[in-house]
Amino acid sequence: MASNELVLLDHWVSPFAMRVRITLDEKGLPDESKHQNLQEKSPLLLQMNPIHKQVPVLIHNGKPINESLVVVQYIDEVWYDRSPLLPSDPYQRASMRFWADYVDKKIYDTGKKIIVGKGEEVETAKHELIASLRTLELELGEKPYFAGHTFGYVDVSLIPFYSWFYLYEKIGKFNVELECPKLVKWAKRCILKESIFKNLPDQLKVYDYIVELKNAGKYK
Ligand SMILES: N[C@@H](CCC(=O)N[C@@H](CS)C(=O)NCC(=O)O)C(=O)O
Repeated sequence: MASNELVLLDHWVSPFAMRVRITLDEKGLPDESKHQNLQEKSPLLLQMNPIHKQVPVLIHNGKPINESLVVVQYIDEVWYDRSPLLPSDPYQRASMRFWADYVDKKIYDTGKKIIVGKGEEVETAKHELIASLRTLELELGEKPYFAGHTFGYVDVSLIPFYSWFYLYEKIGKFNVELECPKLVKWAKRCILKESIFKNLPDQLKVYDYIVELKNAGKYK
């Protein structure tokens, strides 16, 4: 490929943007990260993601790709020769996509209910989140990573939420490590990778930032 200009419309606290940053680093691809103000969206963000108006957006040679899991798959397809994230076998690929989709459906929105919910709603969301994390822990089993011995697509989809665990725990009054020790062990294994520790913010920083947004009525 002659030219590869990669621009990422980014936000440091977004677990979805983290997925893309991790993938770019796994592939050794340099990009220009443009931090977005999500309270006051830039004309560029509105132009590049007119449907959802959300980060992340990867702009590859001027063309936008939206939705984090779509972006991760796109990068993996274009640069498949560099540490592939998805296996080549169609059945295994389908299985990895199923679990990444499970992460998408079960973690962020339930976590949000813990953060902004009231009373019983928080309790219900907390139990739902723990149940989903246990399901993921069961799928991981004794493997080092979800696909086996190598870090892959499901790992990329889930690991950013590790930086949000403290926020969920503090507000929901529970401890993920006590509920899902093997999953936390997996997260601690992932964080040893440069592409992960470089791109995951400190859990306390995430807590402070989201609580401040919530108190200002800006996290809804
Ligand atoms: N399904 C989307 C979710 C992206 C998303 O929720 N982004 C948030 C930041 S974490 C955002 O841009 N929020 C601004 C808004 O929705 O107005 C993806 O996977 O990319």
